[in-house]
Amino acid sequence: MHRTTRRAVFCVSLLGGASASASGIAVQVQDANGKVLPDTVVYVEAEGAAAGGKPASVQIEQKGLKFMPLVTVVQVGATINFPNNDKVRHHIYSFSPAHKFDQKLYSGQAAAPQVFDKAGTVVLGCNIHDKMIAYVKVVDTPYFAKTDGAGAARIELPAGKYVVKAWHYNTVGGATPEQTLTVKAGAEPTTAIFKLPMKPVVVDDAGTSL
Ligand SMILES: [Cu+2]
Repeated sequence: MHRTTRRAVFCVSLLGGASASASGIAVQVQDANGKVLPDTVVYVEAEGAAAGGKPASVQIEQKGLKFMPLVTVVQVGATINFPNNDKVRHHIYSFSPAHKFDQKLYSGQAAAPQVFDKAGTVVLGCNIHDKMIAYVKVVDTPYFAKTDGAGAARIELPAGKYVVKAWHYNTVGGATPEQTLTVKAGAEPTTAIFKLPMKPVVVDDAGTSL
């Protein structure tokens, strides 16, 4: 009885230890002046990485005449739903080679889910509301993240050497800098800072950044 209990406790602590010390990378993304950059996609291209599970389905909502979120990152093969939570109808489209589609006027849940089966950048717009824009970065890897409000992103990875890329929709010439990082098993995350060359931010008449 006593032995059984001890073994059970041992197993639990092993599992807890594994998740607490999971290795990976912790990336900070900034512009050339050191200003933090939210909404940057950080991803890792690793051989054989795509062999993981089925890509998750996600949604991009339309609310307040905006797409939310502005930036979405998915693995190749993911499905995206486009619920319209506005009272008005939208007509969303993409001309991007990585995924062209045209969803005529609709409201509610009526828009057909779209499967994103090619890696690349897809820019979404609305035919009725010119200011509506959103970006979908489709990556051929299950290892990706998006930076938070502090420009930080973290990806858990097994030990190994990885090429890490940082993509932001507003870089000069679409620059996507990369760094090679080594992850050690059970160690603290490997840290890196990316500095992206940004285009000037466009501001509309109302003073809001677009
Ligand atoms: Cu619209």
